[in-house]
Amino acid sequence: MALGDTTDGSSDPFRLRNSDVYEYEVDSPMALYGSIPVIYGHTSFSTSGVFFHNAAEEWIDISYKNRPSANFFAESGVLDLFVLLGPSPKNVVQQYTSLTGTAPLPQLWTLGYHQCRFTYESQEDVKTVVATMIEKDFPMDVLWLDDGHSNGNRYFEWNPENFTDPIEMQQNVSAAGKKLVSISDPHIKIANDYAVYNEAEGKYFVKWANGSDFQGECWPGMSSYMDFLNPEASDYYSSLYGYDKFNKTTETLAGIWNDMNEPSVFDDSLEKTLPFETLHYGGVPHRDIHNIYGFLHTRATHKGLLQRDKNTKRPFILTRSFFAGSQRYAAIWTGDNAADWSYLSTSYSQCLTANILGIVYCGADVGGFETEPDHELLQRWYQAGVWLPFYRGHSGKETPRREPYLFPENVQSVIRNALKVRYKHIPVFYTLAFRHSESGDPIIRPLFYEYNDLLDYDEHVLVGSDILARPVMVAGATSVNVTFPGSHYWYRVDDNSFQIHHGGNTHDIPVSITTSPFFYRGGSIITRKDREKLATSHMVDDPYMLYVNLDENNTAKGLLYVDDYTSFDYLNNYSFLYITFEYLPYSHGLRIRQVDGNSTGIDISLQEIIIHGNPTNPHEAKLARNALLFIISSLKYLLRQGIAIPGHSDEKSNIRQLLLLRAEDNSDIKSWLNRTNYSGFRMIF
Ligand code: NBV
Repeated sequence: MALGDTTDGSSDPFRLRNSDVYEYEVDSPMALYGSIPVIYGHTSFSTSGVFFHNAAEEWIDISYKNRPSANFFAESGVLDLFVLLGPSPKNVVQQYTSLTGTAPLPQLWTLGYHQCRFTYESQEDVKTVVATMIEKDFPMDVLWLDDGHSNGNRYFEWNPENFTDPIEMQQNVSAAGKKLVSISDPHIKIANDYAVYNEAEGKYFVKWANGSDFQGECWPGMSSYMDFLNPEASDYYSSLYGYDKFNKTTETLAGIWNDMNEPSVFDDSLEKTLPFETLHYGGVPHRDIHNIYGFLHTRATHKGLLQRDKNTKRPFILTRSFFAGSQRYAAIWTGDNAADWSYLSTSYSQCLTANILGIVYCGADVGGFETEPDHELLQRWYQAGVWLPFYRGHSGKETPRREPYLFPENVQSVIRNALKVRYKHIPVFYTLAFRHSESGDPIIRPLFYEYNDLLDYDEHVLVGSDILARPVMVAGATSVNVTFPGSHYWYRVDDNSFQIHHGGNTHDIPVSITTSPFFYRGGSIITRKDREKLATSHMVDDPYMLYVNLDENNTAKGLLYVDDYTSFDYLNNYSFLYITFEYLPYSHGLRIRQVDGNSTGIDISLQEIIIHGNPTNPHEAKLARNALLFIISSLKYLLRQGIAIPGHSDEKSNIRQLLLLRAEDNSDIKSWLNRTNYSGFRMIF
């Protein structure tokens, strides 16, 4: 969103000092958990940016007097400045991510739904939540272990009373096709019977000038703080994630949550962090590197997970504190919000901002961390959360339990439906995740990213360029005001009407509690998996649905990326499938091309193609002989030459063609292919 003036006396400057804040203020320049010292300037004709690469505390004044200006002040450090010349928003973002990196492709399960609570108290609690989510038909990929799993906040040790058989618990979770993520903070409890403390004491902690370890209060009581700037300390910390060190862990404990890493010290006189005069490796004062402490923490964790799994799995880390470049190691969430509508709507601004600053895996605690959401807010939050790349329900210790199955059936049904909408779009998110890793293009985008003039539409989100979501973010709404960008058609999907709205207009779109508006762009092909499954691990072999959304010229295009969803084979051995679909009218039909011809390909199959049509030609969609070309390597489903596809028209919503493609006889597929002059794909048998 456009930043307000901070020089007119009504506001402090923006403050970049990574801080453990509690129920932070919405729309305020106050310091939050993470800092990215970048500013973009945007007008209808050009966009440019500045990246002030400095890890010390910074203050930034924004002024619109005379002409817009930003004044940066840093507590210490050198002037290391990058000017991003643009001229488009896309160029600026790509220039910035070419400096700081893109987020690597994550494992597929990370894009599913995550269920968290501060804190699941016991292994029985964990197993019950997993089983009940399944029993009550709620998709979920991951259950999170907050600090209750640890031995009194001694990370890398299990709680000896309530988590007595972590291996059995992990086997149970794994048998259900789910994963676990556990928390690991950078403060280390001072205790002589804690191996991590004993091994690190006097060597690996942040120190005072006299050489003694800094000691401060945090969750476990008096603690010292890992000095991740010290390569030996960082490597030591990485090693703690090994299966030999973090005892009784298996691959099911698939990700790590780095919390409290601003870092937080419970001392208000220090503004809740390390004293700035404490020293890191090489005598570097904390003052100089305060804002990268969390970044360094996640770097060490990332290395630890890679080592632990011998470079066979893509690490997943969630971090509270972050800096420019954190996307290379971790996802973020927006911290301790509260069950209030203002936190729901600000989560969109926060994650859209993070996305155009490279940190694409961003989400907010669905339902709000503190206080108790009423049913309406909770349902709306689940609906809005569908479109943020990181999707996790979380709640604070003092709040009533909030697992989706605890609510009345009508509320459960809305939440269940939201989760299912997310799971159907997992192929879209995964393809965008791959695209981002290659190009820096955000997964979710503010309207101005694609449509220059549309600034400050923060309740609208573009997922890639083809889905527009505009969830409800106020109580009691009977409609939402939707701005349809560009000159495309936008097909309404959430109410299944596929009604067309014309770009360049703003309309009030009616909603009920069961609908949360989202639209497909005319000219796009959306690839989905519509068989309803309860975890991404159960969807791997499911066939794809193609939603072909025609533009005014009856054309559409789409992308699909597929690989093994877990390993680095896509990088090392080119094991992936990356294809474009292109639908052209008349005799051309649907074409597939490989984007990267060197890849090995992956078998996929197709379930249905649904074509949403052009209102100027609403009578019938009939695909001509030779028209539709689709290659399904498993040959289970095959669209054959000459297939006649009956059209039907639906007067109200213009035209909606449902084409059910079934396997018939595949014996002549090769000769049929030979007869077509098509060479834009490879077949995989
Ligand atoms: O680890 C406990 C919590 C966590 O649930 C929350 O998400 C973090 O933001 N953590 C903060 C520490 C305690 C907060 C009251």
